[in-house]
Amino acid sequence: MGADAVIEYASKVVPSERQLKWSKLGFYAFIHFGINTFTDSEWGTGGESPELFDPQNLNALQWAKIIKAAGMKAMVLTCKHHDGFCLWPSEYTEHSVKNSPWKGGNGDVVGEAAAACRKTGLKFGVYLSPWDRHDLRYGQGAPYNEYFKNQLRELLVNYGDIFCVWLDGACGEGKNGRKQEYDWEGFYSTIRELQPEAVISVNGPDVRWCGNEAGVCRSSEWSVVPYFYSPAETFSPSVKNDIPPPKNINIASPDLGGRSKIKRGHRLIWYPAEVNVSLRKGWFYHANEDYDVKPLSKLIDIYYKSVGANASLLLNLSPNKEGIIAKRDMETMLAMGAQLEIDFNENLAEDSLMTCSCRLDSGHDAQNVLDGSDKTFWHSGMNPVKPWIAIDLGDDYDIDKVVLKEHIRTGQQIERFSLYGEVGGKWKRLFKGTVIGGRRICRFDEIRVRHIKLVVEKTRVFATIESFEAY
Ligand code: FUL
Repeated sequence: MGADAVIEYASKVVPSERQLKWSKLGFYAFIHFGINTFTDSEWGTGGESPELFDPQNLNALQWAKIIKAAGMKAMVLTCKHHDGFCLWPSEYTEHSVKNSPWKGGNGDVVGEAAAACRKTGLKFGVYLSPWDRHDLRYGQGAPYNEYFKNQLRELLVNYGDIFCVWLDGACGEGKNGRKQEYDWEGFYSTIRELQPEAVISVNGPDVRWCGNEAGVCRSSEWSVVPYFYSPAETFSPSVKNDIPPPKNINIASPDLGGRSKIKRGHRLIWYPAEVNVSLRKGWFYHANEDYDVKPLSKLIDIYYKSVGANASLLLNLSPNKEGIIAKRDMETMLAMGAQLEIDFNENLAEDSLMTCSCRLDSGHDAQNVLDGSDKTFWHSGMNPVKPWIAIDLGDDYDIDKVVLKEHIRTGQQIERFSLYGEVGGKWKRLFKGTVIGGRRICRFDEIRVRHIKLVVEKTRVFATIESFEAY
C-alpha cells in the first residue's frame, strides 16, 4: 500500500457501538478486594483458606457513593483475582465466599456491589483473572476453559447489565509452572452472547492497556493502531495466517498509531487506550500503605493526562478488611470530585457563535459543535488545508481550559493542532497539541479572551469536531 492509501485506510477505521459508549464514560473505578485484603498480599498463592474472608462491615454502597462523588461513572470489581477465591458463591468451585464465615456463608460481594451500582446509577463491570493459582483444572486445557466459561456465565447472567469484562493477562507461573492454553475465542463468544454491549478489556478486542500502571498515557494516544497490539487479534485463529506481526512488539512504545507506525500497511483496528492506576501504592489494601495514598494534585494531573488525552482512566480503590474504603482514601476521592466540579463548573462556550474556514456542506457547519449532540458535528470537507473553526464567546471571559472532541464515529483524523486566543487584536497561541480523538482537554495559563480559534495543522483525510467547550 502506498503512503496515501495507508492514511486513507487509517482515516476510515471506526469504533464499534460498544466502544463508542465506553469512550464516553472517561473515568471509572477499579475495586481490588478479596482474600489478599485479609492476608496483606498483592498476589495470593491460591492456598489461602476461605475461612480468612470475613469483612465485618462490608458496605458496597459506601464504595459506590464514594465512586459517584468522585465523578466516576462505573465500578469494575475483582470478582476473582489470581488466587482463585471467588467473591460470589460460584456453583463450580468450593473456593469462594460460600465457605467463608462472612454472613454464615450466605454472602455475595458481587451481588452487593452490583446492587450498589444500580442504586447509585453507576455501571458495573467484572474483573475475572484467567490465571488461577488455586484451581486444579488450571493447566489441564479444556476442563479449566469450561470452568472459566461457566464462571463468566454466572457473572454475566446473574448480576444485571455488565459494561466491561476485564481480562487480566498476568501470569506468574514461570518456566516450570502450569501452562494453560486459554480458549480466548470461547471466552469472547460467551461474553458477546450474554452481554453484547460489554467491552472486553486488556486481553480482549475492545479496550487496550496503555502499557504501564503509573497513570500516564502517550502524548499522542491514537485509537487506530496496527492489529498486533491487540492480544485478542493475535489469539484469533482467523488472524493467525494474516501478515505476521513484527517481532518484539512493544506495547509500551511511545507511539503506536502515528504515520511511521501504520505506514507498513498492516491491518488497522480501533483499539483505544485505558490507563489503570491505583490510588494507593498497591492494588489491594495494606495497613502500612495508609499514608501512601496519592495526593489530590497527583490525581488531578493523572486525570488531565488520561481522560484529557484520548484515554480513559480506571482508578483503583482498595476496601480494607472491614469491607469499607478507609477515611483518607475516601476524603481524597471526595476532594477529587469537588475539584473536578470546580474545574468544569460552567461551560462558557454554550450559546456562542462559531465560524469556520471551510465545511463539507451546510449540514456540517461549525455551529454544530455547540449543540451538545453527538450526532451533529463540523466537517471540514476532504483534504482541507489548515482548516479552522473559531468561537465568539460574546464577551471577555477568563479561560484556562478548552475541551475538544472529534466526531470519532467517522474515525480519528487530527494529527496536529493549535489553539489561539485573540489578545489586543492579535492571535496569541494558547496551546499546541497532536491528537484529539474522543476527548482532548487543553490546559493553558488563564487568559481573558472573547475569540478563540482552533487551527487544524495536520490531519489525515478530513477534520471533524463534535464538541468545543471552554472553562
Ligand atoms: C495486574 C495484576 O497482576 C495486578 O494484581 C492487578 O490486578 C492489576 C490491575 O493487573 O496484571
